[in-house]
Amino acid sequence: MADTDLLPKTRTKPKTEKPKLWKVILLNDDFTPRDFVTAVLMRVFRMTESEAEGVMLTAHRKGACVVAVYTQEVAETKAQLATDAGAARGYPLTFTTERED
Ligand code: TYC
Repeated sequence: MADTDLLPKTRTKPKTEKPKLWKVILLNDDFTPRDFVTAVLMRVFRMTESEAEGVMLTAHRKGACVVAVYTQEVAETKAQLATDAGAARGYPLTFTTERED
């Protein structure tokens, strides 16, 4: 028997895993009115008007903007709700989700 067999086994796995987080990403398009995007951000993601305008303008200028980070189910639910709000008005407004590394 090797000497090391007598030593206590060391624990390498942490007892609690840290939850995986998902980003909600707003995509720019050429059709959805700016005010509508801002209103959806305020309602679904509980932003102030100035926060929502900042996110909307970043997506408008850069093509996309991270809106917020949540657990997977919350991220997917909010992205769907916000995308549906645009679709209900005939807009192509799109929110996607992406796993954070
Ligand atoms: N680009 C749109 C316009 O000029 C406004 C807009 C901004 C749409 C951000 C989507 O994620 C978006 N009316």
